Amino acid sequence: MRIDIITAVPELLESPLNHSIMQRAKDKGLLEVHLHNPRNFAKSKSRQIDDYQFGGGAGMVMLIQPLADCIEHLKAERAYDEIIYMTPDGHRLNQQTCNRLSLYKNLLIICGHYKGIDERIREHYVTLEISIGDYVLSGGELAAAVLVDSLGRLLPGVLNDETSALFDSFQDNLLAPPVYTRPADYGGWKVPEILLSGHQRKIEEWRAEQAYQRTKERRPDLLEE
Ligand code: 6GU
Repeated sequence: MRIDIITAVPELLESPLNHSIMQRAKDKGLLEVHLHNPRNFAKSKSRQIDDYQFGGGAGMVMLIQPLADCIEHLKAERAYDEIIYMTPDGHRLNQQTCNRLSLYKNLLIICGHYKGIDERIREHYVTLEISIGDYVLSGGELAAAVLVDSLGRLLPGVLNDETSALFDSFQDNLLAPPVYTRPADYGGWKVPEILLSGHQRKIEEWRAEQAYQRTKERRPDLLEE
C-alpha cells in the first residue's frame, strides 16, 4: 500500500510513522508513506497557504490553489482509490472502515489546519471524509497518524503473528478478553485458573464469554449493531 499525505506540518507525522510497527511495515516494503507540503506549491512570494474567510469570522482557511496544485501533481502520477480529508465533521472511523481501506493500493490523505480547507477542495477532489471521534484536534495530522497506524497493522505480513489482528477488539464487534502473562501469582494476585489448565477448548470458551461480558458492560452499543 502507498499512502500520500498532504500536510503543512510534516513534523507532526514523522515520529509516529517512523517507529514500531509502522517502521516494520515500511522496512518490509509493505507500506510506503510520502509526505507533501502544500507550501511547496504556494505561488505568492511569502509562500502563504492560508487566508481570512469570506464573510468574516475568526480563523484562517487553507487556500485552494496550493492544495489543488499539490493534489493535481499527485493525481498525475497515480490513480487514488480514495482521497480522504481528515475532519471532525467526517464519518466516524471504525474498524470496518479500516478493514475496507486496508485493501486499497493508493490512498491520498489531506490534513487541514487552522479553520479547515476551502470547501471547493472537498466538493471537487475529496471522496471520503473521516473523523476519529467527537472532539476537536488542532489539525488533521494526529488523526491521520491514527488512520495510517490502524491501516498499517492490517496489511498482511506486518504483524509478527499474522492472525493477531483477527483477534483485536472490534473485529467481530466485540471487545478483546483480558490477557495475562507470568507470574501466575503476583503477591496473591492470581491469573484465572482456566488459563493454566491447558484445556484449549475450554480456554477459548472462557475468552469468548469474557469478550461478550466485557462488551455488554462497557460497550452495549456494539452488540446492537
Ligand atoms: Cl480528522 N481532525 C480534526 N481537526 N479534529 C478531529 C478529527 C480530525 N477527528 C476528531 N477530531
